[in-house]
Amino acid sequence: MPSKKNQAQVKNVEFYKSFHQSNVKERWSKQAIEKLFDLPFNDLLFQAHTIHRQNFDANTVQLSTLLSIKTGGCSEDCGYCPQSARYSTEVENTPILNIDEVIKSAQSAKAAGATRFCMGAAWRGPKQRDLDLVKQMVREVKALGLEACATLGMLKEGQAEELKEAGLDYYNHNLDTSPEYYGDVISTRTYKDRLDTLDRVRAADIHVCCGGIVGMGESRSGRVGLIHQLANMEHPPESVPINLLTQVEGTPLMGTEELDHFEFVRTIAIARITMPQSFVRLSAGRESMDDGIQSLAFFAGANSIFYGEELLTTGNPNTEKDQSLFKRLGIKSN
Ligand code: SAM
Ligand code: DTB
Ligand code: SF4
Repeated sequence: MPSKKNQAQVKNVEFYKSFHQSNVKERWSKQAIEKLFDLPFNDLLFQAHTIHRQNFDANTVQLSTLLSIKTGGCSEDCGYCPQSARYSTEVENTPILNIDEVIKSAQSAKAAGATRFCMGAAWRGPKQRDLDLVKQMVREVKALGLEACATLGMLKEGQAEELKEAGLDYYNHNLDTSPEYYGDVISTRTYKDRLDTLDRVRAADIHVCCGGIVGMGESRSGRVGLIHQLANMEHPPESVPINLLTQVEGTPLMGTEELDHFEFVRTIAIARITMPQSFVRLSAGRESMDDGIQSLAFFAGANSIFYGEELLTTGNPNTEKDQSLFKRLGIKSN
């Protein structure tokens, strides 16, 4: 794919360097994270599973259901995303859902056993009119007794407070990859833009859901760099989604060399070790994984999934299949 290395890329890396020189007491050095990646697989999984048991019930997995409340037509150029208006994919630009559609979908998610309902919108960030509608949706989701999560893009000053006031429990905003690789994937927003939104979410006392995508053609150092960012946040995210790239026809990352699934499980294990108290979510990509790989991911410390037949625009295992796997593994859900 054509490189998007440009001014923005240089800015990402410079910002990252100055940030680390000035500010951070590192909990996890890059070298320590690299060493974890280098461990024999069984040693790594043993360590991760031990830490998992010390912090969580190892047989319980949290279920979050996603709904795309505004699909397609997005102005951004994220190279993985079928919803960008810049790429020719099968996803169409559709208007924001009405409140009844959202309530219906949240009711079904609850009936199927989900405890959190996550609403995603293909925006660079919400306009005030959009935010008012989303706040209404959040109130309805909360009234059903579900936790509410939203992922709406970048937030401006004051917007996180408004969402908090409506009852939002979690805001999802991913760093996606390392600062060094970031500019190869996205040019329309910087790494710092993302960190600024995360700061706003944290300051508004909303739980942070922040992770990334692996299998985007990054080298192992890209995965090390992502974990390094997440694990050294002043307050690590409460929820860490680890997505395996779902390749979609028409996006620039279509045709990227597939990541070995064991390397994906390693990334989950290292998220668990470096962020022992966070929920680690086995996120996009489950449709391409067999039951054995998913079971290894649970053993390695994944304790949350996206549950329901669709992610935002792509497929996910159906609920019967997930329930059957849980039954075979003796996993309870909440
Ligand atoms: N538009 C908002 C934003 O980007 O901030 C929110 C929705 S966006 C689709 C949420 C996240 O989904 C992205 O940050 C990315 O990590 C993930 N994602 C999108 N497309 C993906 C794909 N093809 N495979 C894996 N993860 C993907
Ligand atoms: C996250 O980390 N993964 C989810 C959620 N947060 C919003 C999205 C995955 C999207 C996969 C591609 C699609 O379905 O469009
Ligand atoms: Fe837009 Fe979000 Fe997709 Fe990027 S990931 S193109 S911001 S919908």
